[in-house]
Amino acid sequence: MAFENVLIERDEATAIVTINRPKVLNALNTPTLDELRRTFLELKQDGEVRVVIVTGAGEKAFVAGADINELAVQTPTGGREHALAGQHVFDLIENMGKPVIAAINGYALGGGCELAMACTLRLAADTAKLGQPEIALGLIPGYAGTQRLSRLVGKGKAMEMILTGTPITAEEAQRIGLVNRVVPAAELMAQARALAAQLAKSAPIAMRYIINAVNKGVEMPFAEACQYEATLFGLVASTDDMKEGTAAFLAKRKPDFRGR
Ligand code: CO8
Repeated sequence: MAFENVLIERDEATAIVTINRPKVLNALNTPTLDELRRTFLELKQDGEVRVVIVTGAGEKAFVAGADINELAVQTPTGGREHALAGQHVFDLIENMGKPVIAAINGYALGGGCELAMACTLRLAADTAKLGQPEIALGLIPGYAGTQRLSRLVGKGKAMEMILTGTPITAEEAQRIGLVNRVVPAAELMAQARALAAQLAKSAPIAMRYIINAVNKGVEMPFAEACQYEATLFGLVASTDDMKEGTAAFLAKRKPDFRGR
């Protein structure tokens, strides 16, 4: 796969996806969103890829939002379609069944913060700033930011961030649960790769079911979600990887998970 605005690199079982429009701080225009969609569809199907890292080109930004040049001329019906198309791409990322690590190397604003929230885990450089500044443009978040942010950090904090539009530091983002870890900017990619390598050793089917159980379960009543978890638990019991994991533990050796 070769795209204009999205770079894809492989490091063993990890795929590194870089949004590459540094001149506009990696703003997401329509072609970039479509390239992201095609990238994640391909990586989902690729059995060799167990973990994905998403980051932004350059040192300044992860993604500074949707491309404001496009927003400035949108029509009501076009705006709705644009929002739905972006939501579809971010749903695909959230539910691709493999861990996706956002390596937040700078500004993650608007659509950039929404992209990071669709990822499974978030590592932020200590220089990063995160926020939903749409209100300053007379807009609201449109890539599910009102929903994912309130689920991640709670309604009160989400309301404050979206209504004021004021970005927060990486440290504050970690404090409220918006990012998992904050690391020195110079170490961000090394730490993201190390985390990816650790996850890549885990049983792929179990990881897929964990992501599915958490993502679907939070939208269900508790008792129903527990039934769903139990069904997935039963399903992983049918895998070779479960036999390998338990046998390896009892034999005091490291497991070799094959994703079967
Ligand atoms: N879109 C287009 N261009 C952008 C964007 C953007 N989101 N962000 C930055 N740029 C461009 C600038 O215009 C500038 O271009 P040029 O060099 O031609 O003047 C270049 O990138 C560098 O930016 P700055 O000179 O502004 O850099 P600073 O370091 O001074 O400032 C900031 C950095 C604070 C990040 C600043 O660029 C900024 O405020 N950017 C906009 C942030 C923003 O408002 N993001 C939210 C956009 S709205 C959104 O994401 C909605 C998502 C849901 C859409 C739903 C579908 C309809």
